[in-house]
Amino acid sequence: IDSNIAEELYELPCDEEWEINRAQITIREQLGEGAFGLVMRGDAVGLTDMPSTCSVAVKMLKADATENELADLLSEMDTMKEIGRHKNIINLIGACTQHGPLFVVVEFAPHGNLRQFLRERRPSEYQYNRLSYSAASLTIRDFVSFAFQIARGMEYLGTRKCVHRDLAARNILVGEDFVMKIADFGLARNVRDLEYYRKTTDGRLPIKWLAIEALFDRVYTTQSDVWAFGILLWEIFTLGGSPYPGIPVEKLFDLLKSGYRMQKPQNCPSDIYDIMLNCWDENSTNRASFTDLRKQFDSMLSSMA
Ligand code: ACK
Repeated sequence: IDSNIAEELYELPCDEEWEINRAQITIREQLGEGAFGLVMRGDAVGLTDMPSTCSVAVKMLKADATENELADLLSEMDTMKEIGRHKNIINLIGACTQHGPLFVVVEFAPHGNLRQFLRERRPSEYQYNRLSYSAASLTIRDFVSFAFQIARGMEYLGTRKCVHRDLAARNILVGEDFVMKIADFGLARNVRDLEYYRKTTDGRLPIKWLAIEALFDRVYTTQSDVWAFGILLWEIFTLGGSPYPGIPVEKLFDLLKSGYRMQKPQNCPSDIYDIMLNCWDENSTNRASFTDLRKQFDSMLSSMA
């Protein structure tokens, strides 16, 4: 009995406003594995307010999912409904809750996560030596535009009383026309159980994004998201670098407490490094708000036009 949570043993409530007919979705390849289950690409036909056929991302449980994982996926869907739509977040499209496994259907981001996206655009050694940046490579203005869009998405989530708790380049997805979209903001995160020492699939430690008060006192607020945004800025300006390279977790506590912060990345303008340092202010009330950040990047963009 236990082994069938992903199937139809559970009768889920049907929300007419969001329900999608299963026949409209064809599941294609796997995009990845999340905390709770699987993310698949799907082809969708005849969705309202969408092109007649389009790609979607479908979140679903694994075959061996537990009741808790079902509850988490349902809670993520409910949070997405409450938060509402914004250009710079991954929006909910709808769900298939009836006559089969739960599908939570969200916007598909064709260019994948921002960390990978940036790494794939690192200049090749050839270009590097010749100092010739190809037309395809990214400029400082692109980086400022990415930062602006992410700050705008975070500003919106803040107005909806949403604290992300895991803001990082790996959780930004790159959409059509290179629109930055914040992902996984609806996850029910059990902060107490946060595994500080557990590495991500690419071997990095999520604790390296944590604000000093989140690290020491487990206090998570919009202002600790601002600290993480500073690390994300650093990731952008290092084209997907790994923060505090070579520094083990147990050293990080003392280093941060003593005031140590990461150096300015090469080719990073000093006004942007100043923003990073402000995001990493020990006193969370001294940090800029996402509204301040959005405005700063907006005026930088205007001056770079
Ligand atoms: O970082 P990734 O390559 O991009 O691996 C994760 C994985 O699924 C588990 O979350 C990818 N993914 C999640 N949501 C989407 C989406 N809406 N569009 C494209 N890829 C997605 C994500």
